[in-house]
Amino acid sequence: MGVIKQQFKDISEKQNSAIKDMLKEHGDKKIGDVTLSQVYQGMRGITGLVTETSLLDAQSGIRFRGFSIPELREKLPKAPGGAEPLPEGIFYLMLLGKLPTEDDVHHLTSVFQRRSHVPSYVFNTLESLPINTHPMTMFVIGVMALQNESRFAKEYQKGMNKKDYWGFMYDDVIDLIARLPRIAAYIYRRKYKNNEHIEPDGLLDWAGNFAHMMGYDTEEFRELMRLYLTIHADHEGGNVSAHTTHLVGSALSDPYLSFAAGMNGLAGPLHGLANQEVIKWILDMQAELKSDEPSAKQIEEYVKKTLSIGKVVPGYGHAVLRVTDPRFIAQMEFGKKHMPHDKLLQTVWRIYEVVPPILQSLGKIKNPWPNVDAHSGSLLYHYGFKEFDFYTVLFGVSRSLGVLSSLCWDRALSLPIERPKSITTVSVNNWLQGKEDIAGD
Ligand code: HAX
Repeated sequence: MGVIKQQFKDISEKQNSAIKDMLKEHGDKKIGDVTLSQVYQGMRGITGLVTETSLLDAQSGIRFRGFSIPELREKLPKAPGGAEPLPEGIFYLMLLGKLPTEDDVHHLTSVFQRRSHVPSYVFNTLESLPINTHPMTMFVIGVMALQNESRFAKEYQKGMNKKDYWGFMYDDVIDLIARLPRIAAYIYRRKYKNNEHIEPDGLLDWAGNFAHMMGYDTEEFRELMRLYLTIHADHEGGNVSAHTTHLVGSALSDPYLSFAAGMNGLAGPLHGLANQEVIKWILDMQAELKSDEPSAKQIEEYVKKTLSIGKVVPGYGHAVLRVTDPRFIAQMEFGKKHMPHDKLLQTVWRIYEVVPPILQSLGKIKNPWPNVDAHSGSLLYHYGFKEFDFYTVLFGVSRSLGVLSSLCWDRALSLPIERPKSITTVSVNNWLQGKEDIAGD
């Protein structure tokens, strides 16, 4: 057994027995009440899931195993001469619950390198799709084609002991993460770069190699990829992509099936597609105003126009956060360091001054502040990465680190199939008239 797999086994076994003891003593304790409004409004605020990898605080933002984004940018190992964390490090942290050393991260880089081979039938599948297929659709189809490789599915078919589930899940998870950059880069080069592909560089880290295979080979862009793939990795368990991956995995669907399902959710405009929407919205604004340096007043009018036609301002608002997303701030810092005079970034920063008070004045929006998607596209755009319908694929490659390390935990903790209770409005009305008991009272 590999070093990291052995450590995961030991750590998760300990956690498993600690949880059993905890539930024996405290399993009947209540952790909240559920209101009728919450049931009708996207289950907002209902605590109903365990996700070990990260925890979102409405006021301070995301913490990965207790560490904030600024802390991780400081503490996680970097590439030689680099300043941004290597995403291998955040995967290690989420999986094992402790900070990696440089050696741990190098080890993981070489494991991902070793297991990154993508069979040619996956590329052939992608080749058969119309070129105008959305890259997220291609990405999901690429992952689904790869499902043929699932060790978990094969072993399950043969009939395996429940105790072995986690181990085969783990192996699939490592294989899948290792292969995703190759699939994503293949889609990018096929769709936008005349199908001219770039072979992997066996000496580069996971993010650096991804940048290389897409055709962006400067050290500065690799640094952006390392930051990007680190900060998008996880956002606790209730968001659509994480929850979907977990839910589908709870049916013992293998990591390929579960991750592909999660990616279908990430492809929605209220979730991961928002990064594409943001840049499109800004470019439309520039085109309409015939200016690449719109003033605060012009932005204000454009925002009001967007709202007046019943659209959301993309990149603003959040279901849980109530402050500026620390992932927005991390990207703003990267921009101020590497490209402070870029006009598109300056527009993003001006929008940040203008939008929150307008959204606040509407009185109904719970969080008027920018989320991660308000910034990411402009950084990519700066480097000539202008195919913004691909941006969500980058998000998806990153998100694999969080949702798939969680899937390892789901199986290691033997979490059961998920099955919340649903109700009908007829039953609610009956309950309100005292004719039916849906609340267990
Ligand atoms: N612009 C205009 N109106 C907005 C808004 C925005 N950016 N954000 C919320 N609202 C509106 C909602 O549409 C809702 O209006 P109605 O009552 O008329 O339906 C009202 O304000 C209350 O919404 P909320 O409770 O504050 O927000 P939700 O938890 O329902 O939704 C969303 C959270 C992120 C989906 C929402 O803020 C939104 O649509 N934002 C724009 C899209 C976006 O940036 N999505 C990316 C989110 C981050 C992410 O998941 N990335 O992957």
